[in-house]
Amino acid sequence: MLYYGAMDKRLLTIQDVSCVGQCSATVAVPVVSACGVECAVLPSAVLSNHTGGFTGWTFRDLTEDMAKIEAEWTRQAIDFDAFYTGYVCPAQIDPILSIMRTRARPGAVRVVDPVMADNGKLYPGFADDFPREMARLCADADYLLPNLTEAALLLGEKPVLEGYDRRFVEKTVAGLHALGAKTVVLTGVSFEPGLLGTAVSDGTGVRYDFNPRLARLSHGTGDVFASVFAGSVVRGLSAFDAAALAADIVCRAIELTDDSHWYGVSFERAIPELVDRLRVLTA
Ligand code: PXL
Repeated sequence: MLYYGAMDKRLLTIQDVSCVGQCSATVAVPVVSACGVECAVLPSAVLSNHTGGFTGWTFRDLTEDMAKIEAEWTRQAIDFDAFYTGYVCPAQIDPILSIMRTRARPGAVRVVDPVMADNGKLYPGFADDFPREMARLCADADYLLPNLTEAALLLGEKPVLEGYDRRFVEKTVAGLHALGAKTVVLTGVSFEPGLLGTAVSDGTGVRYDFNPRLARLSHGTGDVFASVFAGSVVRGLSAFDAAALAADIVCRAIELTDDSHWYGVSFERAIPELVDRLRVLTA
């Protein structure tokens, strides 16, 4: 009771189970749990492994199960304090919007990570019209967490990954608010080569947070960021504090990852620090 003041919050994460790869649900469950929040899972798909660098993968789309699961939850009055969506399939936008509408407890928050692209390109398997569908999910977001590539695609623009200024970032953020997102956390923002960070806006102003840019590019860092963010806002942190903590934990996880570990980050090694930081921030 001493530590978990806000415990008993139940979050539903909706994203794939990549059996191997340290991404999506296999990150969300341990990280959200470490934040002291119960993490239920609605898998969007089951893959043998993620699609970022392995030589192949199996893919079972679970769209068909979503309405049935929703109906069963409705029958049993199972509902949630928070929703956190990640990698989902194109035909799942309407079923997810329905679940977030019907299974929400009063005051429930929706965290939408529009996982679909990075470094200027859509992930394998997503068609060019997917960002338009994803934008419908973003319209319902209390917290929207795109990287720069996803933000551009959501706005129907070509991704710009360097040589931009604050005006460009703030125009992008305004565009994402215009889609319907209440709070925007834009990731991968950089105005000088040595610093990488986020732009956080609740609609009344943009605040920036930067960390030293680490040399290593790692898969799954977006999922660690979003999971820490979601768990922390449900624990009561402000969007800015949650984003700053999430960025710090991502950096720590990268630093703690062995050079030979190629398919993800060893976020497990950063969990003690996450627990310690949250204990102080929520005291
Ligand atoms: O980390 C995002 C992600 C989630 N799920 C799957 C992915 C990716 C990125 O490539 O392939 C299946």
